[in-house]
Amino acid sequence: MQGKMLHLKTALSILLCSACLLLDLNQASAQPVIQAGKLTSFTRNVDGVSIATEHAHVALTVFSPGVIRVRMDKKALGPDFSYAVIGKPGETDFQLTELEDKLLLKTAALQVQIQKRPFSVRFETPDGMLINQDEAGLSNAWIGDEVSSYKSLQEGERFIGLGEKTGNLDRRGSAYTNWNTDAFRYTGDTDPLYASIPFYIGIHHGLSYGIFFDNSYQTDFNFGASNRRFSSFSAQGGELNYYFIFQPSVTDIISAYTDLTGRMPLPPLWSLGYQQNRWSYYPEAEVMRIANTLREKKIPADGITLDIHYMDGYRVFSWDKQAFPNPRAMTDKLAALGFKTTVIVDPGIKIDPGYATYARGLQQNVYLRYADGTPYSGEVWPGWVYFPDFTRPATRAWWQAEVASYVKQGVAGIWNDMNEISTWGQKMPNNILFDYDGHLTTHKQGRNVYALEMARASHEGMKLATGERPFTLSRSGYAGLQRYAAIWTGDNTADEDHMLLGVRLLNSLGLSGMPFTGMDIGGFTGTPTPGLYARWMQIGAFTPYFRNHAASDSRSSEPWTYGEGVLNISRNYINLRYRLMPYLYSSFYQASTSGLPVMRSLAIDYTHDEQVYSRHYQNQYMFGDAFLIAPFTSNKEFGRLYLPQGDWYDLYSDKLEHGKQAKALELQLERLPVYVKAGSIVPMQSLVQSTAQQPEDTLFIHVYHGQQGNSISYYEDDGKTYAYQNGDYYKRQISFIPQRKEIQFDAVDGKYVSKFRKLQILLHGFHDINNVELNGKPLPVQVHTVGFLGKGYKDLNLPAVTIANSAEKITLRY
Ligand code: NBV
Repeated sequence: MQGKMLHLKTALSILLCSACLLLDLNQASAQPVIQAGKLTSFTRNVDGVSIATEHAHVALTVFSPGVIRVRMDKKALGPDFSYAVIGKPGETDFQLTELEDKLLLKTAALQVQIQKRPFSVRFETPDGMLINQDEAGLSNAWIGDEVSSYKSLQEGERFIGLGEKTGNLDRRGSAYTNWNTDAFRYTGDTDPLYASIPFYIGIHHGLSYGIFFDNSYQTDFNFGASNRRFSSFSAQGGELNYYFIFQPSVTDIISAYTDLTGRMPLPPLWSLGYQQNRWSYYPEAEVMRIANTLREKKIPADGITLDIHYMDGYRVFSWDKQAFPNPRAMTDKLAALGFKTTVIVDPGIKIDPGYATYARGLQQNVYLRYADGTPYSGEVWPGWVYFPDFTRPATRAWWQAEVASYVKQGVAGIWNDMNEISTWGQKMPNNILFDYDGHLTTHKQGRNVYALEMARASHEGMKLATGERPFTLSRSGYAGLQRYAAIWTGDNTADEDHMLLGVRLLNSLGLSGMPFTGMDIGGFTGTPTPGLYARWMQIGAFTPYFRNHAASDSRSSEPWTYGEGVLNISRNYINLRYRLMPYLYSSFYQASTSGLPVMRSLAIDYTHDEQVYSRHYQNQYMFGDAFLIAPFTSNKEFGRLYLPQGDWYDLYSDKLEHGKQAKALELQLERLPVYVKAGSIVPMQSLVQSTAQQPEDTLFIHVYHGQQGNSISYYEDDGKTYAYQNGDYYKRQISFIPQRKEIQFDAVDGKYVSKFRKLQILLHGFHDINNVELNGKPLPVQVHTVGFLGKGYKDLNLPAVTIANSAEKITLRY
């Protein structure tokens, strides 16, 4: 009897408890917005803390003293998988202390206050300054499957980055969506564009932090747009999964972000040269005419690109036999002229049983499918197509093998287009399945990483087939794309504002871990005025990926098609770029090791100077460590320039200007305003017509006098193989030390033998130089005449010394 009573009691209490639970859950689900609620328990683990709250499961992981990952879901946290993140948590010391109302997680760089009732996080500096916190009352919340984190908007807070986004440098007051889109003819406020990089940097009260929201569903960011209370990030599904990065500078934040998502591997040297594009150059005779004309007109160039007309009926990996009867013979002829060939590839595979690539794909089951197993067909260039599921390892292997066929034809670069996925501007159905590397999902989560994985397959295919460094270009992508490809900003328009918008897009991509970026110089659609074309070419010479491109229905847009004046301007700046190749290559090397972009918004080095965010100056940028570029539209006679802190030399006249001041400039079309930061060291070479040509044997080192010392890493290697990874490189630190009146070359590091046997050191702003000593011995100073532009422009007479490029330490005293 007693036993029965006990059973009854237990049954009753189970029933009651389930009723409570049901009530609770019902209450929770009845709420339109669900928050994490109170912290109920926590466990410290090796690299962080796991937390349960009333409605959520949370994990905080300490990646490094300044990088904390926050994961949160309504259900238990799922498998940990990311296409973007390759960094792993390091072994970092941290303390976790429980207080009455909170947990305190402390590292050497940060303290995180984890409030218990309700759960919320607050990031502070070790001495208690607020960096970022969940907005009280809103915190982290779900509306159905949509998850959001709301952060209190700080006084004066600015937001920069977020990848390929239109709008202003400072994104405060704006909202953005990440959903990879073929944004044909986008305008200055179109959003979203082609690529998604859910990473931004917040700046306030002299501090800066980064947030990388690693979620490939559609994500939305609100930086105080039509709201005065919060900045927020949301995703249409999946976990709240973000990395909070706190570092002393924006440079360090980018470096920490690229520790997580990887860095650009060194690209082949030829891809830094000028690339001539057109939709499309065909047949072969036309390709050769372009190549020959570039050489005849002495316009240095390294690349010719074949757009979709090289294919047979838009079948990727095939060739139009009439237009290109012998592709290998053509690419060989191009190579003999110093040109590398890049071809476009589109993901849509024509449904055509007679087409071998299609058939192999079908046989290997590579295509995106619906849940019932039938492949998804969409419409694009070739008509009805299937799309390879690049989120499936077997599909990537199939694509790698297909890509190898290009190598046999002498192709050096792969240009991945239409990979958002573009289906003639139509929406793709959401019920398409994506393998997601074994974590089967739908279009909703797969879309934004599709291009990343396509670029990866192309990159790896070329790498496997050649054993050399591939050049891959992609239109779309996700965080981490820098590991596989350069990106260009798609179908822009030939107008003045678009040119400046392009500059901001590239600057923003640079802030977001992508150093190898470009835009269609001259504009893709429409016809630029001769002035606009010339100005765009000048700016293009100071962008990382320098290609001229035009749509099929626009007029020819090669540099010689706008008259002699425009040709001269274009040639002058292309020449300058080629002479700057040692500087550029060293800057790319720097980007590959630190993540710091080649094209840098002024917000990177001058983060807390409010002028750099002004609408007047927000387009200005640094190109590498030394050059400040001030891009103005071509139709202006006067412009306003802002020179940040420090001293600056006008590139063309060497006139010294003091920084932290605005200046009115008289503009001339022939010259793009460029300033050199005092203290800079700029290595240059003689003019070549392509990077395949050996420069003369003198490396010119331009040193710009300044109050502050400076040091660069000069870098060379063979420009094409991976031998540099085994020590086959030439690296040396070059320093300008004004306090000691010295210019110093450290002993060479690495086994590679430099192209240059002599060094000529050219001194800018070093007044009254009579004596220079080389390693203690007097050296004659000569006057060298140098011009940065072609004939007819003012030349500079500079004191200079020429010495042997010995591998030992060299000290020059002046
Ligand atoms: O392949 C043709 C074009 C290409 O030239 C362009 O650069 C891409 O962005 N492509 C888009 C497809 C046609 C767009 C109208």
